[in-house]
Amino acid sequence: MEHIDHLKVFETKIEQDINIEAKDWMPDDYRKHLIRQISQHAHSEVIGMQPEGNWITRAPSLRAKKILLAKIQDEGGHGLYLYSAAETLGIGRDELIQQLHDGKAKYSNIFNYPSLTWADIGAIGWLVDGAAIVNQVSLQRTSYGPYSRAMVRICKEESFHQRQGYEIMAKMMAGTAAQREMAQDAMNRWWWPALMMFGPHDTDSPHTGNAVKWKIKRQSNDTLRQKFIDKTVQQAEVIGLTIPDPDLKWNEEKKSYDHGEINWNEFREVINGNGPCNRQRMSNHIKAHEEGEWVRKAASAYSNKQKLRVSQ
Ligand code: FAQ
Repeated sequence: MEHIDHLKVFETKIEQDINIEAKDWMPDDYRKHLIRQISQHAHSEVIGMQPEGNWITRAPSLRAKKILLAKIQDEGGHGLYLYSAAETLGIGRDELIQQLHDGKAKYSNIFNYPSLTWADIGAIGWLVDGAAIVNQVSLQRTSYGPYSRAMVRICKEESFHQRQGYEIMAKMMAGTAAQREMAQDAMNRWWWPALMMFGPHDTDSPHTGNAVKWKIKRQSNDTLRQKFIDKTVQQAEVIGLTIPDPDLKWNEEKKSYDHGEINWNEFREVINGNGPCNRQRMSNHIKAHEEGEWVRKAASAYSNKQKLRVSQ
């Protein structure tokens, strides 16, 4: 009887767009769904520091280096907000990281591709952060309070990231023939994986049903992907880049672009650990985590001491 009342309160809040907060009763499946999504989101932010970190020492100017450093630091911060949001659901950070290292938790497909040239840093900022923003703006209205509030903060920073990437691409497209070629090559390699970031088609997305019912997802994978395509095609045209999709065509009736099919075999391979850089990304993360153990120990020794003092 009590359980039914709790469920009713929960469902009424969802219906009336009232956020669910950490101490509110929630169905187990809602909690599990959020832990899965928020932790994967957090892992993506942190693993996503690797392809860009690869270029800090080779940035072409001091200005570019400072901007890149600040951006990467922001991504680490986003990971922290998100791990904290996941922790409010009753799971510890150690467990979340262990799930990542054991291959039980995923992270975004996109970070398993190499960053081969400086133009890739432009493409990551413009396309990867651009895709992330489209998704995250929608997630600002997600039903779980701590996740929604983390998204508001994150979106403010992501829009600066997207512009820094576009600036790099625009500068290269205004440069020499070799620079333009480098920018187009980066575009060719990052476009399709960026479209995959939105996840499988709605009809093949097992989690969308519950996510929409519980207002965790406000818009579907395909709707968000289409939004991203429609705004990005115009940005590419302005600076003279070609979208590497021969089937891309404006559809006057839909008032949006039709596009070619995504290579879903590649997507499945990459998210199941067989992309070009999966092993490298994970071994770097495990190494950094192990090397940081003394810091965690020192920090928790101090907080344990404080707790002891309070209880005395
Ligand atoms: N990559 O049923 P659905 C960023 C998995 S942040 C890997 O559709 P859902 C900032 C999915 O987990 C980028 N796996 O799942 C930055 C599930 O597998 P599971 C990260 C994917 O959750 C920029 C299965 O496929 N953003 O870039 C992907 O309803 C630059 C079935 O899929 C977020 O995480 C994928 N792309 O929808 C940082 C946003 N797509 O868990 C550094 C939050 C699907 O059963 C540098 N997440 N899968 O084993 C979401 O909005 C959702 O989780 C989706 C997937 C839309 C990603």
